[in-house]
Amino acid sequence: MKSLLQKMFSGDRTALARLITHVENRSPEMPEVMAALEGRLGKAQVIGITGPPGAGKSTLVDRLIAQYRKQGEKVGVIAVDPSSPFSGGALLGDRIRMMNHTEDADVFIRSLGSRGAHGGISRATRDIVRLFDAFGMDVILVETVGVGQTELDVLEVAHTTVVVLTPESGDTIQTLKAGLLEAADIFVVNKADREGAHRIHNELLAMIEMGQSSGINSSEWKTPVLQVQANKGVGIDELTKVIDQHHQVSLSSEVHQLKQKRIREEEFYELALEILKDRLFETFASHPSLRQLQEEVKKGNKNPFEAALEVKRQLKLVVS
Ligand SMILES: Nc1nc2c(ncn2[C@@H]2O[C@H](COP(=O)(O)OP(=O)(O)O)[C@@H](O)[C@H]2O)c(=O)[nH]1
Ligand SMILES: [Mg+2]
Repeated sequence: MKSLLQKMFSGDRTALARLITHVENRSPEMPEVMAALEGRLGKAQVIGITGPPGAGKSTLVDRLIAQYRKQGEKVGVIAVDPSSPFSGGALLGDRIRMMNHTEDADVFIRSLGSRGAHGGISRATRDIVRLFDAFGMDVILVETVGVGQTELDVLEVAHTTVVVLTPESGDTIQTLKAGLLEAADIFVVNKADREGAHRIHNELLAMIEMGQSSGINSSEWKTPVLQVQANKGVGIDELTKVIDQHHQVSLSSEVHQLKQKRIREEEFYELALEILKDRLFETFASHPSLRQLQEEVKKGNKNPFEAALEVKRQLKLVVS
């Protein structure tokens, strides 16, 4: 694992790919690997792209990759779709849409399907973002479909979240998941070539006026609405400028700092809890009395609550 890390630090893409696989599989060495990244983190700008299926997220990501590459930046992409199996439709389609960049050594694209579900998809995303950051990516794009809370949780890692809608979303804006609208630091109305783009644009503006604000205090940032045509590359230049403006605001924002603190704390507890959990299972395995208890619960001879209380009583003696 050490040599794999060294290789990755020296720019070896194969080593990076293998470490990502270790993250996905939650190898037992992961905490050590993550700890070894310290001092190399915090340089990358992380951008979340979300929205309903078919909104044009992948097409937009492809354009953003091209734009950032033009600026000489190294780009990492994580395409998250927990609902589809690893080799399944959507992810395959996404990869094809981003195919333009597969030959570029400064672009690294990774799709995360149900395989990333070991320990949670948002956790895998977070750790892959770290690997990308330590590898030296300047920009990291995270594409996730905005259909459920699990998918939206993935965006916690992003400095800036772009919510992509289309004129077709116009009829349904009331029915869109509230969390999706609230996640937006920037709204993009994609497929601006289609009828109804202005209508949804205005609806979004009205909604923002009514006080729907982003994670950052609305006095510091007012969620803008941009019209783009991802398939033609129209409006991408402007979008990257607005993303950068938001990034600057977010870095100095107090709300952002508080959010980071909360995330760090949560992660710490999550990791500590995992250690305790492992410890508990080990303890069960090595203590016949606890194993016996487990069997009794399984057979239905003892109710789980009673058994848990007994574990609590015994815990002081066995976990130390
Ligand atoms: N008319 C039009 N179609 C677009 C535009 N951007 C993307 N599309 C098409 O929308 C479809 C879905 O795009 P995709 O990027 O896969 O959406 P995703 O599911 O959000 O990732 C594809 O057929 C794209 O070619 C646009 O600006 N205008
Ligand atoms: Mg997609």
